[in-house]
Amino acid sequence: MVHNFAWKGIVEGFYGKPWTHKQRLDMISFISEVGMNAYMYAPKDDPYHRENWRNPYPSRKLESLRELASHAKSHGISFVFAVSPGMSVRYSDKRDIDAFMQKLKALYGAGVRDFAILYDDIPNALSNEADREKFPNLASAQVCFANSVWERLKKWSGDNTLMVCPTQYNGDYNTEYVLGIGAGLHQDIDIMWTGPDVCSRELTYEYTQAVTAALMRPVVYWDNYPVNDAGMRGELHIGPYTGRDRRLPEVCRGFFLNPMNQAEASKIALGAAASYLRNPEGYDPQAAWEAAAVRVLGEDALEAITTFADACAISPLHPEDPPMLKEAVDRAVERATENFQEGAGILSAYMLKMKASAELLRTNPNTKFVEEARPWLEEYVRWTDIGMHIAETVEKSGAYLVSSASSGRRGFSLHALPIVSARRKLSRMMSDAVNFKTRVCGDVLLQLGRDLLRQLQ
Ligand code: 14T
Repeated sequence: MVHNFAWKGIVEGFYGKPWTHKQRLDMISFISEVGMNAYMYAPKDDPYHRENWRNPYPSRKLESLRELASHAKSHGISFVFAVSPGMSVRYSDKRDIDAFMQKLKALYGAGVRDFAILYDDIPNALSNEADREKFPNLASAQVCFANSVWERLKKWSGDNTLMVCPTQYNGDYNTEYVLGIGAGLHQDIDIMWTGPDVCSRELTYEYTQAVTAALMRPVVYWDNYPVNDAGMRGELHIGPYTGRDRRLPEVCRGFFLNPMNQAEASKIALGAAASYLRNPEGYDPQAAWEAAAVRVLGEDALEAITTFADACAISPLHPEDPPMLKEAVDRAVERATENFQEGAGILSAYMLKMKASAELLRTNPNTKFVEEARPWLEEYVRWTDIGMHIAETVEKSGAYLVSSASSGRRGFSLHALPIVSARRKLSRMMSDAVNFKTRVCGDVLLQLGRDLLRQLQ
């Protein structure tokens, strides 16, 4: 039996500066090109979405949403309109359901048929007095609210769909809350979930099957990749899309990937993910990543973006240090134990490769990408300067060690003037690097520099 994902989309659901209208139009075109079928509107920092959810959109903003919805429609993309009422809603208050429906109605009038209620990132207990009287717990209040929204949506049109993101949306699914949501929500309402963690490295078949059982319907993943908000702002998530089981269509209704504020740079991960969503069985993470990188930056940039993306490797999908960079540094250190010059040569060769990749990317015709990646590219280049200086210092101190060993004055040579000044310079560069705003290069060059400083004591 052939299984397909029903939802193959993205959710603009991050904290921080929402995308601009232009970025949204462009992104909808992009996801349509790569075969996705949905865009969920849920920017946390649109005040009308969350903080002041009761307020109707002013006509100018509504006009933009209308344009997005029709742009989506003409590109085969479902525009899912989400509202996050949880910070202030009174679940028991009919006026709040009315206000909520009012909010949806404006979008319904613009042709939108897909809607979502997001209950994420709010306190996990009822705070309102009347709510506490009427409902035994949070789950039953949210179920009641969502089910009445659903009843009303169905009256507007049989085409309408509704999705809910629960307050507990990751981790353990065998909780009273999650089971209450699963058992209570009307069978036609989709439920979102982010996996074992907020940002999940892996979504396995077994785990997904169990979540689906607990929710009593196939789960829809809100996949927090490549999002880089909150504590991840120093990371640029442009690496491959990995860790999603090939058989998930059997036990899951689809995906909404949460991208980065950097819309253009998100297209690398999103393009790769689109390939998974189109054909999970035949998915090849590396090939899909390369195709997506070429789509965004062109064939000529493939080697450069491979080197740069490696340095940007740290993400929830790949929490380890950049593998290519680490391999080169390990090889250099290993070689240096036998031959200082050759070790230094391996290091400086890789630093030059990195620097060349930065130069090439900086002149890439995709100026939006270049602009978004600029802070990372800048510090990436500064790391190459540090790496080059490390290589030079190793070479110098190696030469002194060798000459002093042969003349029998061991140790003394490290106090030779050129080494003392090389060490000072390295020490300065390293303390500057501690203040870098990005996590490019992981800890690889930081560790190497520290090790060398220690050895030159
Ligand atoms: F709705 C959810 F499924 C969800 O993921 N909510 C937020 C989301 O808007 C945000 O972009 C994402 C990544 O940071 O994680 C959720 O927000 C959190 C959750 C945390 F546990 C932000 C910080 C946290 F510590």
